[in-house]
Amino acid sequence: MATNRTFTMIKPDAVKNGYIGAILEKIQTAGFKIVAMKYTKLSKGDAETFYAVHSERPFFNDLVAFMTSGPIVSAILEKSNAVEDFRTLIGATNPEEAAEGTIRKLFAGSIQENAVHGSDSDENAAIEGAFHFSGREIF
Ligand code: YYY
Ligand code: MG
Repeated sequence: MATNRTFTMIKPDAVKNGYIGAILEKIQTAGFKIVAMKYTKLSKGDAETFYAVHSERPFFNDLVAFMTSGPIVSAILEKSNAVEDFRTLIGATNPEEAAEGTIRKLFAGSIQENAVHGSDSDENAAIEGAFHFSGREIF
């Protein structure tokens, strides 16, 4: 399997709850290499752009409000089969449906406040990574 990249955010709930270290440990133990990382906060416009695909969904405004409610950690991760393996590591969108041991099962409180983001395709991983990082922030 080719080495490739995915994009993640540790969301405001997990940052507030003090889970940055524990989540990064799970990510690194699972074999992902951090090639870019920052502690930052999304503006309303950033969150609306990032989640534009969901703009017609009933949860969109709440999602934007939540994602701008506090700081996040964003990162680009590298591993073989990165996108699919990271989606497996984080678990289902709704933590109640997430498998035992997954990041969302361990650290998320609800379908909205679900601790982490993971890209859903190689194409979106590239778009999302470029949205958050300039070329000289990626190693
Ligand atoms: O990719 P993933 O984050 O697992 O789920 P998406 O279906 O792409 O939804 C993005 C984001 O929207 C999700 O992480 C939480 C939020 N959301 C929600 O608040 N309520 C829903 N019913 C579905 C998604
Ligand atoms: Mg998604």
